[in-house]
Amino acid sequence: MGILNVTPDSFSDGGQWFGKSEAIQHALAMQDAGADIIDIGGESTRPGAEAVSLQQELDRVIPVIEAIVPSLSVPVSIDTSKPEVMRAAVAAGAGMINDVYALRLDGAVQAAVDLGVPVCLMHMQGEPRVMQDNPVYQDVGGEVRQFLLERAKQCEESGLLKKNIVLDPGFGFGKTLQQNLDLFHSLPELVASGYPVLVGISRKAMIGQLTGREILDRVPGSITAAALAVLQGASIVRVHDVAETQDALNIVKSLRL
Ligand code: 7PJ
Repeated sequence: MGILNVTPDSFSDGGQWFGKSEAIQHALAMQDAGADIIDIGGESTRPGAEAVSLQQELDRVIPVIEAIVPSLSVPVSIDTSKPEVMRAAVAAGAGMINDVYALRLDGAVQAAVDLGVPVCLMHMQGEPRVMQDNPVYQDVGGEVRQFLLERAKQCEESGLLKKNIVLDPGFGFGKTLQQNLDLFHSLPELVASGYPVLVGISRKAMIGQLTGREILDRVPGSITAAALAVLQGASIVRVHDVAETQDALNIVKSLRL
């Protein structure tokens, strides 16, 4: 899954792809480099980020979705928590929903059920503005897994098809470095639940903490983490650097024991 940010304040690429024509170009480049899904988001969820209004988010993402879908052969995923954005994005041609709030906003489960597209349910403790203040867990892997399986069950009871659910432990969303590491080590248990697992670590703070690198120098660390996530059983990795990650995954596929 290649990341296409259309936010002016995304922490990891500084709003590099904010313009419409640049966004289209970048989406095509990621597809050519091997992306199987293009994830487009108009609301920054980096730690400390303020929420954006519905209209602002629609204005950012809908024109870009309308512009890129006809040129792409891979599906577009909409990274949003707002049911109105989910509906408008799918009407504009998006084929997947990626929700860091795991469909917990009012009306989001119903929107996903009505739209009938695959949905990624992500774990987050707190909300972006304050989530890194002091996250606390007794057993981060167990608690995240329990939350995700409970959300999946509730969504299925509301009519979401099990085959349309993807789970994501939400690296960096209300987790310290140690909690992220523990969570990473617990991935096989989440994978054992049978749902496909999505992992997003690309260029995140944990890569910076482990390498001492600034955001744009975190590519090797991010690729290594993505390859290890796949070795741990992840089905989808959400990344900025598609070509580099694709190379790593080709090697993993051929050389893994
Ligand atoms: C994630 C995401 C993630 C999913 C972001 C960033 C922050 N969606 N959206 N999983 N992260 N599913 O890209 O660093 O980890 S925004």
